Amino acid sequence: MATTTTTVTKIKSRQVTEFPIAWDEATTPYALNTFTPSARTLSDVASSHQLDRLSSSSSSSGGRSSIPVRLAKAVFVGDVGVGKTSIINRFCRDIFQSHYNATIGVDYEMERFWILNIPFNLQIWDTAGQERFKCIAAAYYRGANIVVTVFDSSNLESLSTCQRWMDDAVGANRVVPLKFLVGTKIDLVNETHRDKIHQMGIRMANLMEAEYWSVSSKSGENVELFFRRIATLALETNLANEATENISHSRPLMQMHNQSSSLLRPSMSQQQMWENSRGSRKCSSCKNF
Ligand SMILES: Nc1nc2c(ncn2[C@@H]2O[C@H](COP(=O)(O)OP(=O)(O)O)[C@@H](O)[C@H]2O)c(=O)[nH]1
Ligand SMILES: [Mg+2]
Repeated sequence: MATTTTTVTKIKSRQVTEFPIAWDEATTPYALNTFTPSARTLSDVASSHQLDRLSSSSSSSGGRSSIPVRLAKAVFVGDVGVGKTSIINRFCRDIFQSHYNATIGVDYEMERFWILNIPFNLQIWDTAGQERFKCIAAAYYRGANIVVTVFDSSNLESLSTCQRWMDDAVGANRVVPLKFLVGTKIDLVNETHRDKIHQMGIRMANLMEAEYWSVSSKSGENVELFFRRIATLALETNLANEATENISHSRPLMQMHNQSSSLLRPSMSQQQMWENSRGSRKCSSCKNF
């Protein structure tokens, strides 16, 4: 089989200075489209720490001040072959491999962002064969802040399984993660059919209460924007949660949180889904495990 690898050696900067907007602002459940006051305040603190570090680097004292690095876990789910590994490879390494390699033994990639100067690590979990054995995937799903369900835009059968993938991943978590539905391989879809694919994708995303994206890992279209979007929304969620924890100490921060969290808050039905999913669940692929 003929194989090609496209490699672009320049790794793009992970600096995020402008708020990354949704693929379709009209349909996203996450209406946040500008940095919250909490993020801007923390950004000012981070910048002043950096200045401190620079000014104290020539002296023997100090030079170590920094703000904690926040972290989010993103898990990618979907049928075998839809393009999960490819979108991660495009983003993390800027490579695309046209031949199929089954994903084996990969745990996760860690990518560092500087969002308004705030250090933020995105842990990106690829599926290492778990897509075949769903009931052993709970550990992989647990603690996810972001669930990305992937389908192949050139094979709509893969769209029909997305809801189940999302429910499984969300159901393994006490707190409902940020939810995304990503159609890959849009380069394989004829221009005249793209609108139809997008409409179907958006309809499914609405059902899942997820944000829809359309990307090509081959051309790179929208891949960088998508990852910036998920990292930024995850940071904002993280800050909103911290504000809730500090509720008794900081009234103004809580008010800020209320603004941002209403734009990021999961629905009751998703919370209910977690409660419902706690009972024993059977997986036909795993009956021998
Ligand atoms: N044309 C095209 N092919 C893609 C794209 N993404 C993935 N593929 C191909 O689809 C196949 C499966 O991709 P892979 O990422 O391994 O799927 P996974 O099993 O979900 O991890 C591979 O042959 C990839 O080269 C894309 O955006 N465009
Ligand atoms: Mg894979």
